[in-house]
Amino acid sequence: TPGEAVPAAQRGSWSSFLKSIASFSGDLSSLTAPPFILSPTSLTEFPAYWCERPDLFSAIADAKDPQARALAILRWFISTLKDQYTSRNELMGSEKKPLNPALGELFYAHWPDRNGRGQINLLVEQVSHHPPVTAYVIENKVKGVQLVGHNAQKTSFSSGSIIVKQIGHAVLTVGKEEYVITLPKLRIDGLWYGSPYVELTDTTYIIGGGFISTIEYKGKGYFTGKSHTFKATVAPLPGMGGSSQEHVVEGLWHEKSKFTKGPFQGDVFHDVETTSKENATVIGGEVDGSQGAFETRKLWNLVAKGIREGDYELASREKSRIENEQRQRRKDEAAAGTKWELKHFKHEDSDPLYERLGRLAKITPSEEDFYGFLVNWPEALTKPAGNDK
Ligand code: CLR
Repeated sequence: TPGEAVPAAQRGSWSSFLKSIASFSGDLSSLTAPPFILSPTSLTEFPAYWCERPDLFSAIADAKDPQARALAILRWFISTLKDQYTSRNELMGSEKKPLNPALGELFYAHWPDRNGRGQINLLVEQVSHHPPVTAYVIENKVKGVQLVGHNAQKTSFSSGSIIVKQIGHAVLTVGKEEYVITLPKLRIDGLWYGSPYVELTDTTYIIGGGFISTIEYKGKGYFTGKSHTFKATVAPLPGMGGSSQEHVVEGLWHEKSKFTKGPFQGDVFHDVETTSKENATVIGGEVDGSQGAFETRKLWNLVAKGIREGDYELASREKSRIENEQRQRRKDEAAAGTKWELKHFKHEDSDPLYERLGRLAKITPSEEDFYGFLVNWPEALTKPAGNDK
């Protein structure tokens, strides 16, 4: 039945929310949604999903040759999908509407060194509010592995589902080698019942180091197929991989996948159960005052508390306060003829690496902008504390 998972008192507001989505495309974040679908977490925390299997991120550095490295990168990439796209369902029962970050919002965290894998740092900054754009860097300095990227979303509505096109890309650097990573398209299903979940569609690429991985996503079809299915092909780039063979990997990105073609045919490629998930350790306390006013946990502290405890009056009062403050800041800037300065990133109109590698795979769009990291880590992340070796 429609609205099955929606608390009875919120069915009306859920159906008007769905109607407003249907007649709307662009920035979903501005639409008012009923309380049951609100998440207490801001989008600035989402880049942590790239590294919640930190052993696999670090293991990229240990690959012996370019082909092994391409496979290690693909394994890490596939391992992040479960956390990126199904973890809200597991934790909160369905996909939820994240908090819409304020311009300049920050998130600092790390994964401690364990068994010599090296400490991994995470830094996130909300670099645009209209439209929302989030930039991030994840770095294992000891191992020489770094991921820098940004992302935004374009949403539309099609036959009962929200279609989310991700804008942006990530650049993974391993030693001196650079790889471009593109982002999947999302379909949010289950809206009718009030229990949304994400399915991935289309194709993404990981290009670099002489190889290209092409990852195709498929969901549950009308007659056949399983949710969260993918097929990935790892092949040498034209004229670059010598005689190396092509690998094909197939399976479910939230569970298990196998090599189905190539030298390792039949072997397990990745099994989510065998790699442990580790949440990032957030820097500083949100309540004790050591976090700055723009750090996400501190900024949204009371909104999150309201949402978690069902005190929606507190949540909406605090949310309005933050939004009004933001509006006032923008007005003051306009009046003073100044502009908000980014703290950790520099906006570039183009990314020559994306264009060069993208051309090899004929990816679209053929050009994208970029947010380059200014390499100004906060002190709390450069002098590691409390590492358990
Ligand atoms: C953000 C970047 C991450 C991957 C990711 C996962 C889930 C996506 C999120 C991104 C963007 C915002 C998103 C969310 C799922 C639902 C939410 C599209 C792409 C929208 C705004 C909420 C819609 C409201 C429904 C739940 C009703 O790396």
